[in-house]
Amino acid sequence: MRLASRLCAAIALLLGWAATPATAQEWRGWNIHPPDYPVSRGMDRFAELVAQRTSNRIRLRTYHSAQLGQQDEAIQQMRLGSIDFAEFNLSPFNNLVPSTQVVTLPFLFRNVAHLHAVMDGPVGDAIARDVEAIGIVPLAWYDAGARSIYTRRPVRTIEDMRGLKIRVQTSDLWIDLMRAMGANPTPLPFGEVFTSLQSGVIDGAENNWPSYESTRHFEVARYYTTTEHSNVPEVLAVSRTRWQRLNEADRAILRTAARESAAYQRELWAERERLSRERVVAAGAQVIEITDREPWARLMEPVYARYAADPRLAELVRRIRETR
Ligand code: BDP
Repeated sequence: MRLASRLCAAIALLLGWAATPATAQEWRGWNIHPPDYPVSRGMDRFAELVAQRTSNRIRLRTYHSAQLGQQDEAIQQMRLGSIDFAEFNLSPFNNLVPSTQVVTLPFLFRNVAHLHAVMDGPVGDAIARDVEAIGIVPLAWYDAGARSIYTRRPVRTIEDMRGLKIRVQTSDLWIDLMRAMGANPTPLPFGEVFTSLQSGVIDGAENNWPSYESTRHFEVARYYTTTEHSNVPEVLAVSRTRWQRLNEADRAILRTAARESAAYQRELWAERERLSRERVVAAGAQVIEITDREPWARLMEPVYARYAADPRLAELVRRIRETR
């Protein structure tokens, strides 16, 4: 009897093992955006591809809508290895990884094709190595479009910016950029912007069309002025703690899946930018078109003087400008 029950237990164990690979891992992923956002759909695609190609040995579970906290905390948790993968904007890395400042610089990229050529080329690789050194391994770059100013009262000219309290991400560069526009920068987590706009703690913020729409900021800050002052990209990354435990074959699977998810995200992005703009305009947002960005770009000299002065960063800026 005892032998039979042991045999049964052994068979059950074996069967269980066959259904779930012994080494199956579930990874926790951080994302700030709601499930239908292009970033979220890109991450879901990444998870599907990884599950398929590792026969479910690596299962990626993404917690959308900032369920695991705001961006700055999530970066720390990735470094400690308590979050396994995530998609971040590069601005909150600015103070930690100086080369990320270069791609945050205002009015730098000529267009989306230029941005892709830079990020998917040697400059992107150099930035990826620097980010990896702080414990986060970049796998692919996602699009985040152009960021513009939006406010509770209309901003039609540079003069209108004077003294306005504008929310920025936590980054010294962003503080200086907003000061150079004459405004009063207020760093706040993304999740606090809506109530701060509503209560009048701030006069405005700045972001791309999809975030302006998905956060419903357009309901409380109805004027969107198309300054398009920064095209800072985003990164899909894995914690170095996880990465170091993977063999080369699995690393290759993750890298390829990440790049494919980025191609998908970029397509979704372009479509969503148009759609979000249409939606907010239909809901009553007023678009103030800036046709001549030259005077705005000229204001940015002190920002370049400060953040592109270091020889290594100056060299990266030069290489970006020369990228065709
Ligand atoms: C959005 C980015 C997100 C940032 C947010 C912000 O996709 O990663 O957290 O802006 O401004 O466009 O904080």
